[in-house]
Amino acid sequence: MAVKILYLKRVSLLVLVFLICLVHYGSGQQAEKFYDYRIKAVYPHDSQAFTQGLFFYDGYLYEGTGLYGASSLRKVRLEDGLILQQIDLSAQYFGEGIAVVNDKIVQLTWKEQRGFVYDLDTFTEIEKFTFSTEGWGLTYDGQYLIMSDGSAQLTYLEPDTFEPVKHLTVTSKHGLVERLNELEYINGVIYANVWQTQNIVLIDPDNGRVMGWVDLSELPEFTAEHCFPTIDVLNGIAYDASTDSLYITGKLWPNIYQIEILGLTHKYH
Ligand SMILES: [Ca+2]
Repeated sequence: MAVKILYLKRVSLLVLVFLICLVHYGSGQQAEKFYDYRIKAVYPHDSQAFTQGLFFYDGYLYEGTGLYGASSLRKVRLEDGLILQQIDLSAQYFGEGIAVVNDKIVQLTWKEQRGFVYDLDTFTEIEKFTFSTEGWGLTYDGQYLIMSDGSAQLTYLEPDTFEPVKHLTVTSKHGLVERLNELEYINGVIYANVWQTQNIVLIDPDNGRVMGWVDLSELPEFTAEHCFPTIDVLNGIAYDASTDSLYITGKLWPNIYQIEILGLTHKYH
């Protein structure tokens, strides 16, 4: 009899554990992974560039820089960091995120609520547009521009009219992920710098949930004497789809790193 009761207790315990797991899984509390990475290559970066936007297109790196009086849009040769083309913003604008849409480059400004659209080849300004929040990071998912504003909320913009079409609130298991900064949409995942942290966060665009983190605190820029932790922060993510290459840098960093995130399975749509 005692054996039978013990058996029933064990079965009940197993059922209870199973139900707890079911509820836990069903509530969407998926584990957030911390991904390791390896450095595949190191390239020079203009250590005077206050990087606010970065993307890779058709063999070249494009960079938007910030600060009043030092904001610019640049086309850069990755291999040696040579600036092939540059326009400077007028001193009243603090340049922010950039993205390429149909042979046009879109650039945000920080507090000026103004965006610029340029011809990809000539950097000639085509038009301006306005928005109601601060402008931080920008990327393009093939349908919409995705913009960060320093909060935990991303805003999707219609790429022709720049009208907001929807918002995405980014949450981790610890709550809102505030201060989302430079962005890159890569194979169905939004990669984001988080201002003044050493992490890149991977976001599921379907629900805003954090899929994982990449801790880059071991990079030399975080340990070097020149590091001013609140200023020359990690910022800048670019992706070359033709070679499946991921590049990252930071504000005033002397290097651009090509990194491979280990064990990451792309979420294809
Ligand atoms: Ca980017």
